[in-house]
Amino acid sequence: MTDEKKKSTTPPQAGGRRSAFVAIIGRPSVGKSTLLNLLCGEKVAIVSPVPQTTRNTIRGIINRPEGQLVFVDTPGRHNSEKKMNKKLMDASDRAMGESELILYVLDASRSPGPEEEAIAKTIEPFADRTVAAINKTDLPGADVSSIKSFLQKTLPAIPEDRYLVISARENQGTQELIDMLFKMAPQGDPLYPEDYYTDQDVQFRVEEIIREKAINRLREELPHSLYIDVADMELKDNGTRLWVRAFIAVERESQKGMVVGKDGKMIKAIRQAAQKDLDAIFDWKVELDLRVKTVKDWRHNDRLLKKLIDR
Ligand SMILES: Nc1nc2c(ncn2[C@@H]2O[C@H](COP(=O)(O)OP(=O)(O)OP(=O)(O)O)[C@@H](O)[C@H]2O)c(=O)[nH]1
Ligand SMILES: [Mg+2]
Repeated sequence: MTDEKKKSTTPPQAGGRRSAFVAIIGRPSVGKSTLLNLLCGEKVAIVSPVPQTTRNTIRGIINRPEGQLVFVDTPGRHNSEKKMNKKLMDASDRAMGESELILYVLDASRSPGPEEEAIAKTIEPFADRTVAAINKTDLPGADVSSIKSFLQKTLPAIPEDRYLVISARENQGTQELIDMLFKMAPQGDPLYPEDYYTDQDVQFRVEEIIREKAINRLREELPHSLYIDVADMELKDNGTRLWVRAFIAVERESQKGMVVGKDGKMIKAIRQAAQKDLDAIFDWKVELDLRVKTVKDWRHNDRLLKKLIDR
């Protein structure tokens, strides 16, 4: 792109450019990661129907003539005293405390109960810099007005023009959402180089894509019982091929069989689906050597949880 063209498409903004960290907060499965990917125009975060798919704060960056927004996806907020859930909530709390703006995502197809009320309480101190996105409005059971009433009652400090009715699945309402966030963002220089759309390293992205393929194929409890460990990575053939050895770690020996599947069919399907996505993300051709291992009761291991969640 020539400088001339750039100038004509990115006029200087009155009052200068804006930038902000925007924490995406909400219950599990409301569509936070789907929305992040849609806003960034890239697959930044993994998505699945399993609650608490996201286990880390994941940054996705958008650059516009108005400036830069750095979205911080977070684990879904859920009330449970389990060790891992507490670590996930800590990560969500930190993201909220460190961000200039909050994007509070609610699911219009589910009625807000005690879990939603607890989230609203957490958001209350930040209400003056919160936007509420009412998602999943494409679903037949969506009830936008009951979500609006809930917001009016529990978070009256959020003005109603900051309620945005959206569908992350159908790409509805996202432009208005971006416009609103830029309007609220403070003036400032970009926080990341302007050609970045995420700051995740290669190893983390590989692990997340494998985890997505695994949890979307393994039902019920198993998705929560696994994590991915990249043990080795090597660029081969003059940097054209990325070879990766990774393990799907499960909590108990008895879970290994489900991951491997009959005649190894399950792990093969996970490997092939992951390779396909990774090939699309990276310039290299990715070759996965995928195996299963048991890391007994890893969800009770403080050091491992710290390594996996606070990375
Ligand atoms: N119908 C519909 N489904 C959606 C929409 N947004 C997300 N979903 C689906 O909801 C499920 C959960 O989506 P995620 O983006 O993983 O939700 P999340 O809030 O990141 O969930 P956690 O990471 O577990 O907290 C997936 O099956 C998505 O395809 C939407 O606008 N409409
Ligand atoms: Mg998520």
